[in-house]
Amino acid sequence: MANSKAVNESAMLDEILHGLKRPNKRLPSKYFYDEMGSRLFDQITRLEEYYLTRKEKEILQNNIDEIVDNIGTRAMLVELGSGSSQKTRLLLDQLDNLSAYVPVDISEKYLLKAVNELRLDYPRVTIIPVFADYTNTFRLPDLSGSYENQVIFFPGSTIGNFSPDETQQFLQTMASLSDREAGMLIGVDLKKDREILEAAYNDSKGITASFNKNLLVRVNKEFGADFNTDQFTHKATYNAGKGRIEMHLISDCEQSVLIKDEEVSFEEGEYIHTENSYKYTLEDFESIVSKWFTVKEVWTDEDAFFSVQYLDKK
Ligand code: AVJ
Repeated sequence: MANSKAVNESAMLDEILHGLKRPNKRLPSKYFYDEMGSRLFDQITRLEEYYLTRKEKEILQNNIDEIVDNIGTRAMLVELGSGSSQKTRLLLDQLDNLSAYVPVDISEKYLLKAVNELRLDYPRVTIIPVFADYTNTFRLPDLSGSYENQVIFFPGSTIGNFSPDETQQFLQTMASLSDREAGMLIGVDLKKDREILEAAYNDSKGITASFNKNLLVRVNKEFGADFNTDQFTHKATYNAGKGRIEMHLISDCEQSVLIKDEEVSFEEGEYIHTENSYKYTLEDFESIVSKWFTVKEVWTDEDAFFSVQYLDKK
């Protein structure tokens, strides 16, 4: 487990070429997070317009006692896409009876850095990192007798990257990871005015634009492609019918790009669809999870922009 590489290079290249050779070009959003992408995302989380991280932290802080009660004692706390582990600290500060903390991340470098820092600050917590792409199935460490409750912490509305169908499959997988009690503590972004949503993904400093274009920079670096990032424009639009923000990279002109031996050509105005970020009402979300989980608690901020929810395995 610990030595296996989470991202397989040739599978990544296949996925990228496959996505770019379709009539409607697309690239998978999970590839945003190389080192530069993770750093840019970190900057996004501190932007004025990007309310998600701020609101989520506020909700966690304001309801920490109830949240800790729901996690219970002797829990294995599994965090998906742990990133910089900032929100984790809010929990670890208050949980004094954890069986283990298991961060799962696709970016090995970021994960190890975060784990080293956490180990210094929380010497009494058993921390077991897992390098994995959690969008595929992965295995949890075998703690057999030593925990009572498995709680999957999935903050940041990362669940929004999955379509409703993928969300249901994902929840089924999460429920099947444990043979005993299993809950999820999950951050879910809520539907709201288009202006607010679109501003969060088209920030005035252009950080989100750099984050989006970094996908092309990464393909250049890792696969020797020759994307000219100056000839693409970032745009995020709220698709109200589908309830999701869609991020695009629009080709400013007719151009072609070479990736390995493959030529990919663009018309002027043609775009690559790089990310979906689904937004839910509380009712929508409840009906999506209801096959596998029950919504036990919902906490929101005063504007009801964001929610943190505790789900129980059925
Ligand atoms: C990490 C998937 C929650 O959808 O808001 C932020 C990623 N993309 N700005 C989101 C993202 C552009 C983010 N998630």
